Amino acid sequence: VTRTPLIAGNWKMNLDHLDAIRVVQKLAWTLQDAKHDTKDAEVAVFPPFTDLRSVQSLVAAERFDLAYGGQDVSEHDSGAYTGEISPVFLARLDCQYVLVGHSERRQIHGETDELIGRKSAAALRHGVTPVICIGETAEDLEQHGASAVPVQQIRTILADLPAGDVVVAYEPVWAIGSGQAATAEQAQEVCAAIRAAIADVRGAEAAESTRILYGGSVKSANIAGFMRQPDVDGALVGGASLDPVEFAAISRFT
Ligand code: G2H
Repeated sequence: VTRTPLIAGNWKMNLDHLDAIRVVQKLAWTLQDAKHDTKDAEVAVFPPFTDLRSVQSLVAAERFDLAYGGQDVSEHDSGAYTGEISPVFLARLDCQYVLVGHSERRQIHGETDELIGRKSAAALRHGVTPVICIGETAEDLEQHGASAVPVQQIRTILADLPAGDVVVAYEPVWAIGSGQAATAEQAQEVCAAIRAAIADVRGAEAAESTRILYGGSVKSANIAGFMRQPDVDGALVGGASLDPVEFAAISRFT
């Protein structure tokens, strides 16, 4: 099986809808200019919800080869859920992906693996691919080693999830925004363990075709090492995705 690499940029709560237009334009042009030496990676951005309509219009008008999605989604389709965003709305804005269970959602908003599973199911119901984020804290790492917690998280999330394409993002919490990325070997070890867990729950074929990304302080200077690992199929990039030239360089990972 060949898994198309995915380089995804999580803007978090940065860049308003005007910044979004500027950054997406610059990103798309930079990627186009570099087309001759671009590896066949799929590139996606995850802007704040209020930017999505601008990104959709720009990508459609300019025919940019860029996927995008929301940073979170409700488990419900509609109703009295003030402040929530329906998977139906994301699908209508042509979002191909949505992040679910980012560690900042888990830590700040108390999201559990069970809720993340239901959010993933909601996305799949409407044809949006969930990018399911998992990863261990520094404390987990010290107490249980690197793989135990992410493996348990993915098992719980997948347990009741109907079949369908998902992407998994392995982000060690201690590596997020810290400038202290995992080594490529550490990322490989945990991504291999995650793939084995997927095989256990969903079968070998599903595990072979599921893309697993590494996230946590990825930049153009360290992407190549991660991409050389057999079980790392791309990256979820935070801070470095806010600069379109740097993000384009990451997506070339030469
Ligand atoms: C991890 C990552 C993107 P950063 O949160 O999801 O952020 O690259 O800034 O560590």
